[in-house]
Amino acid sequence: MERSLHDRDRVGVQDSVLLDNYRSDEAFLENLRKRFKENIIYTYIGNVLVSVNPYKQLPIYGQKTIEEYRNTHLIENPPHVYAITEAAYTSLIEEGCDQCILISGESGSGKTEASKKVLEYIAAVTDQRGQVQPVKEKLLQCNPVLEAFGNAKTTRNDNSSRFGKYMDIEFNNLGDPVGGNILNYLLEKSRVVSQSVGERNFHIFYQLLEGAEQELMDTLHLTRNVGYYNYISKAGKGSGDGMHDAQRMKEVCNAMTILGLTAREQGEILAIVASVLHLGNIDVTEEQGLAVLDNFAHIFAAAELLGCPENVLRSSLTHKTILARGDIVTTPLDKETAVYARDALAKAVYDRLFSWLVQRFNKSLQPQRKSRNRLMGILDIYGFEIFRHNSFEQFCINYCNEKLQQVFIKLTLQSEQEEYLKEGIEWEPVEYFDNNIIINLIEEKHKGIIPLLDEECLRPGETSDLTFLEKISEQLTQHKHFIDHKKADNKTKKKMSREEFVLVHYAGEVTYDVNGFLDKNNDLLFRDLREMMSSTTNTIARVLFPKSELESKKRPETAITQFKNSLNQLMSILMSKEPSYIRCIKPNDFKQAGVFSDDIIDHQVKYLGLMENLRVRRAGFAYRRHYEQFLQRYKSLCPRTWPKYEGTAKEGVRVLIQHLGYQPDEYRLGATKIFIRHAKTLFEIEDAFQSKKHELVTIIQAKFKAYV
Ligand code: AD9
Ligand code: MG
Repeated sequence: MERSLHDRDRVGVQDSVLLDNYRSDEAFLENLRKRFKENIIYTYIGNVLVSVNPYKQLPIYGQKTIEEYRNTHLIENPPHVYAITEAAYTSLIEEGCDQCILISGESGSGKTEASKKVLEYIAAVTDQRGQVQPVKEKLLQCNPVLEAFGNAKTTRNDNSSRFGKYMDIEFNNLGDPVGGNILNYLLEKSRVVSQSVGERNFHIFYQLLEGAEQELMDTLHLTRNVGYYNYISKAGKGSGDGMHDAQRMKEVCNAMTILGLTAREQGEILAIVASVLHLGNIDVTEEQGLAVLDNFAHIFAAAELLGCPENVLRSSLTHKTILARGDIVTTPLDKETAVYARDALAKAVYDRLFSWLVQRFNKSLQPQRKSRNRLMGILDIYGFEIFRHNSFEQFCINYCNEKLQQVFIKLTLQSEQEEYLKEGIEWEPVEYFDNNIIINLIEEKHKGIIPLLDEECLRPGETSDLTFLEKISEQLTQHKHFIDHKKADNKTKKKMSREEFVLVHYAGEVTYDVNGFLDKNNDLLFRDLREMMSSTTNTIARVLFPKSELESKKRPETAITQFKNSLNQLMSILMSKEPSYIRCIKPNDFKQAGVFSDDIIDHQVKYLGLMENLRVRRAGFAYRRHYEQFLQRYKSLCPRTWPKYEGTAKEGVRVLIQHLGYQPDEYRLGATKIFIRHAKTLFEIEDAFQSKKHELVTIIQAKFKAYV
């Protein structure tokens, strides 16, 4: 516990609201620094948890710590992800409010680790017996599989989430988990066929090669040599150090079994993964301008594993069939287009397999009885990314982070201030940067980057990434947050090419290379390949490519529009729940323990809006309740309000708190609610209420006994 003054010098304050100089960035940073040096990685801003990644295992988790946090209030213990989870869980149980825990921060800041701790805590504090146990087991086992298929080593993070995940846990009336549901967002599928230097493909490829039994390797026609497979050999030797691939493979298979996947399903899943490796090794050469496939062994292996005739795979990879006004026209492909078709097939198969896995888990996590259960959602989505080279994927990821920042602004900064205004509470407004302007730049109808990109994808005629760039330059050149080559100052100009544009995101400037934007957004898979896949004998592969898709006359939505729609749905889900926040911070760029890089942390503190958050919190009131509710609960604590107060609820509350001796600065009386500044004041009254309740129950019991 960090209570004495001496402690305060050494380990700072556990809630930054208590900082004397709370307006100063430096004081805030200094507090985080002091704590970090003492291996204290958690700090509050009111009820928002700030977490600084320690990059080392600390003895602050596990059963013993969980017990310390169980059934406690936020302020009773030092800040912890367990405390935030306990508070959300209590609110879910006692007030019946659906919850969501929003975890944000840039790549490598510790979001995924935090999300696992939330789940671990819930699993530990709920019923350990009966039917609940298998549900919890399943909830916990989704992570290793999803990480194997959806995470990869990047330059920022050895276990970087390359997809977004929102997981709802369903609780019954007793507060025990009875099921769950996962929503997945945009997997970075370009990684399936190529990776930047020093990065890896998705973990599962290496895990399979390192950890599969020999018999399975033979069935999948694989060798253990990572360097042999084109799609995964880029990372270079030694890049898998410390990844424990073989061990993880065993865990993944075990998890799939616990999740109820049959041996046949598991076999088919791994066959699809292996088929991707074989596809990558199919060479494409050219004869008289036409594509010719080479490397028979891999064509055979891929065809066998996907469950399609080898000659069909071969011809589908080298031909393109178009239905034009009822006529079927087949044309042979040139080399470049055949390579494109092969890679598109590999990406589509893998991407759809990933979504299938999520759906399969959801089936397994469905509660046995469908009733109106309460929900706790956990959001762990890819963090803001600025790489040396940023493409369509980073554009999507950073757009998503803008949307999440908007939720944070709306729910913590904006709504808080609006409520004071509405309730007529005197308030000095806190200025903050509203990133809505950047969201508009990206998604505004007809004018934003997304509609312009879609327009360029759908427009007939000669379009290219460069015509797209021209178009956005023309439309957006006046916008403060958009910079193209023409508009850039000399310093920026030197760093960017004519095929790039810069967005000034809330978290910083990012330079995007437009090459590939149209292609990735169109996300085209030739009809021949889709047709082939819809009749394979690998039952999972067949489900991934339904025949209905071929028959549909409608043009499928572009990748970015699908993403935008799914994000907007996510926003509505989040806004309908009571949020808790975990704001993760990365302490340095070297994935190193003990290094607290001031600049890097200061930058994150700024763009996450933590200082504004602190100011709003400091000036505000932590707790509020409608007069009727407040009076009803605590009226027994004052003889003038017990058993009933005859006047209005507001007057009753005034009488009650005067009786309790509240100091003027501790509370405000609004139009419909009482506002209390510190949680401590509230806990005192709650404790008094609990003992009064106990006293009253004892009196009633005594009377009842006497009566009997
Ligand atoms: V990304 O946006 O998915 O690229 P995350 O999810 O924010 O990113 P992650 O949770 O994967 O980051 O953390 C990165 C690494 O930091 C982990 O693999 C751990 O090695 C390390 N880490 C993070 N949090 C903790 C922690 N609480 N204790 C110890 C941690 N190590
Ligand atoms: Mg992650």
